[in-house]
Amino acid sequence: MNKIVSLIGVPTDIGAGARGASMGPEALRVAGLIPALQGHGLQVLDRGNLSGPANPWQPPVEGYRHLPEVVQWNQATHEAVYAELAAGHLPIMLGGDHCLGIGSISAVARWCREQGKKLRVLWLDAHADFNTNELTPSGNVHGMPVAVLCGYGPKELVEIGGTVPAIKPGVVRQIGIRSVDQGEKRFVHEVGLEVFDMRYIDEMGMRHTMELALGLMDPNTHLHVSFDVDFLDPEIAPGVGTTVPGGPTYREAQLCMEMIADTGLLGSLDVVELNPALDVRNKTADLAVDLIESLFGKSTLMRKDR
Ligand code: B3U
Ligand code: MN
Ligand code: MN
Repeated sequence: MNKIVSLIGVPTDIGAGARGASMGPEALRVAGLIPALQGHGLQVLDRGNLSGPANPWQPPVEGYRHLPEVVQWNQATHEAVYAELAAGHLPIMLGGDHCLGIGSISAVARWCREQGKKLRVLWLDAHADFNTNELTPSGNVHGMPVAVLCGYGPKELVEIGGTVPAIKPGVVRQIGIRSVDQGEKRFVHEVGLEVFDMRYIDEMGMRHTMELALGLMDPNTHLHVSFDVDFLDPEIAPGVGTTVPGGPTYREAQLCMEMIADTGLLGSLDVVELNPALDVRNKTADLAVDLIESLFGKSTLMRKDR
C-alpha cells in the first residue's frame, strides 16, 4: 500500500461510562504505532491531538450524558478526518471513546458521496452501539453512534455530516457482538442491521464470517473499519471500560484483520475505547498495534495468491 496515513488523536472519554479512554492516543503512540506502520512501508503523518471540552462527569439530561461536549468533539473529529481524506491520506482516528465514530464516519460518508464511491463500514465491537436516548440504560453516547449515523438521535449529532442520515444501515457489518440491551436488540432487528455475533463466529468460524462481511464489494468501495478494542476477548485485552467475556481470541482477531488487509480496500480506521487506566503495562495498546499492523498487511509470508 503506497498510502500516506494520518494519525488524528482525539483524547476524550466524553461519551464513555468510565474515565480513561482520553489517554488512548498517547498509549498507542507509546506502544510504537508510528514505527510499526512505517515498518510496513507507510508514510505516517502524526497530526497530534485534537482539543475540546473537558469531561464534566454529569448525569444524563433527556437520556444523553454530555451532549453539548459530545457534539463539539465530534465536529472537530469530522473536520479533521474529512481534511485528511480530501488530502488523499488514509485517516486513522485514535480515540477516545466510540462516540467519536459519529464524527469520523460521517466524514468518510460525506467524502464517499462527493467522490461517487461506495462505502462499507465494518464495526468490530462487543456492543451494537445502536441505542437511542429512549433505549439507553446509561445515557452514554458511546452506546449510540451507529444509531446516530443511521439518523436516529439528536439533531445536533445526526446532522454533523450535512446529510441525514449519514449512512444507511445496509452499509454496516457488525462483528463480534455479544452485549446488546433489550430495547436496542429490538431496534437492531427493526432496521435490519447485519450482525455477525459471537454465536455466529463460534458456529461458522471467523473465516466464513469475514468472507460474508467483506463480500460483494466492488473495487470502487471505500472500506472503513471502526475498531472498538472491547471487540477482543478481555483475557487478551483488559484495557477497556466495558469488558464482555467471550470475544475473539488472538488468532481469530488476527485472521479478521488479515482478511480485511487482503481486500486492499481499507480507506480509513478508528481505534477506540482503549483505556490505559484499566490496562496492564500497556498490554492492550501493544496488542492493538500488533493487530493494526496486520490490518496494513503485516502477514506477507503467505499471500492470498499463493
Ligand atoms: N450498551 C450499553 C453498554 C455499552 C455500549 N458501548 C459500550 N458500552 N462500550 C450502553 O450503555 O449503551
Ligand atoms: Mn463501541
Ligand atoms: Mn464496545
